Amino acid sequence: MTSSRASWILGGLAAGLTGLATSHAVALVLGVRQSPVVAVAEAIVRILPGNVAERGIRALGHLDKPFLLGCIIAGVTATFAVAGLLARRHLWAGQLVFVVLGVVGGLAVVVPKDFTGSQLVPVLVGLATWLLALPWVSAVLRRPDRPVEAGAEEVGPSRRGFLVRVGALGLVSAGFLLAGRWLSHGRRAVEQARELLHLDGVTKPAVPRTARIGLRGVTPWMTESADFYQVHTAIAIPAIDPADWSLRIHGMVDRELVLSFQDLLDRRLTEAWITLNCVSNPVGGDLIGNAWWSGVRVKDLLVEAGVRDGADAVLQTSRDGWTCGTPLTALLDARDALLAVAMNGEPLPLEHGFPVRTIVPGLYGYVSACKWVVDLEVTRFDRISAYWTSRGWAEEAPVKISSRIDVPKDGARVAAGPLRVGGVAWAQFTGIEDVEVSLDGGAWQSAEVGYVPTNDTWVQWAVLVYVEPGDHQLRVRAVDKTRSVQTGVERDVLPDGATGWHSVDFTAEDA
Ligand SMILES: Nc1nc2c(c(=O)[nH]1)N[C@H]1C(S)=C(S)[C@@H](COP(=O)(O)O)O[C@H]1N2
Ligand SMILES: [Mo]
Repeated sequence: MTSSRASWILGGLAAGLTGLATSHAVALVLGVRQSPVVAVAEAIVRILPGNVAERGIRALGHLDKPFLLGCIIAGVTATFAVAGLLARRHLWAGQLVFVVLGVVGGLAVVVPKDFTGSQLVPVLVGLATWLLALPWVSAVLRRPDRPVEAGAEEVGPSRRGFLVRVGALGLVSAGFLLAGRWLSHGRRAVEQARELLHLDGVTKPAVPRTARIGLRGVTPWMTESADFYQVHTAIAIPAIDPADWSLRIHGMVDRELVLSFQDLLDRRLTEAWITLNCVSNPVGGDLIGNAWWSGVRVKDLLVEAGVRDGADAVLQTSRDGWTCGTPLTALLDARDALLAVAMNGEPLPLEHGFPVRTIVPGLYGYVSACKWVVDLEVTRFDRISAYWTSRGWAEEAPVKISSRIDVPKDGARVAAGPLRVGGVAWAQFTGIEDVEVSLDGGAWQSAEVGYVPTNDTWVQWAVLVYVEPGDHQLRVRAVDKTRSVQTGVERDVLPDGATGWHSVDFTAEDA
């Protein structure tokens, strides 16, 4: 009926490897650290029970990751071969195998919390390549469907045609990989410049001892940069060499300023713990992180430029074209609104705005935390429209007082009796005064709150409750330093941030 099994296996491999190549090339160009194969490897580590992963790491030492990647590549290669064999009978069966691989890769990049839409692009490109390449090589392997008449010369599939197509796929792969390396060269150069950058006066973070509540499972008070959530609209993030960066401050000012990176570093540096969160964070969600930021106060620069009367906003523009409008008051009052150059004692990671981004305590990121910032225009809200406000989100967006339960997790089973529960709460710029929990709708009970020497960060909280055997619901609410109590009214994230109490359901069992 058709060519030998070996040819079909080779066809499957050729199509499969081409898809890996195009996918990897696109990941390089987009600067996606998580190319799909790496994402799958990390997903496996996450899914494996902790002790298995730990034992594997101990047994293999530094070879654990190459070993895991090797296993995945071997597994994936075997799957390509299977796809080729299945396509011998039915093309769709081979393609289905690729679709399944694509879904696995897609899930592996979508599930982690630092997911940004652009991480899905390499997976989609790889899948599209597979779905096109497989029929293309199959076409020359399959004999025409007409019956072979007696005496007629046997019409075999074209061996030469097949090899030509496999060779062409090899060329496509090599071409993509070379182009990918070439196009990502600029980004790698910037990554190197970042590695070599030494920022005078930037200190390492030292978590205040009193901030830790000491309950396992509560989110760490300081968020490591690698774990910090990411939100940006750019598909390929800007790669800016600090030597090519400048910031223009203009608009309703007396003196326009243009600052180079060095000009900025020559100003007085301020360092602060600041918690940043996204307006799209649902009640109980994790689009929030707390870091040690180092930078120059925006206020100092605005005073230097001389803000004119009548201005009430600063339109910030990123190198990637994204914009946000920030209330002038938040940039001029006593808070540490920073043009940050470092996060957790290191130059900003590229994904978090290298070389300079804005951070304003007490405002959601979409109206304040411009990454890769290059332009500040002092203006009026009635004259501007910014990226998200032109899409229905509110112009003014102060952070809403919020709290979250981290322990126990929703659906958890715990031992009946005394149970220590805990989580985090935040009301940046105002500060958290108190956190209260209610078990099964009972009276609100005050929790112990970690002490932090600032109002601009979240706090950890914990409290002992007593649980009888059976199903329970725990709710939490926070009280800020103006004595405002977090509202239980449930509102969606649009237009200016979610409200409502976070609750978890869990079951207590007799020990
Ligand atoms: N250039 C640029 N800056 C941006 C955004 C963006 O899409 N592009 N997103 C904003 C939003 S909505 C948030 S919540 C924060 C997230 O910052 P992070 O990715 O460092 O956590 O960045 C803000 N700054
Ligand atoms: Mo956001």
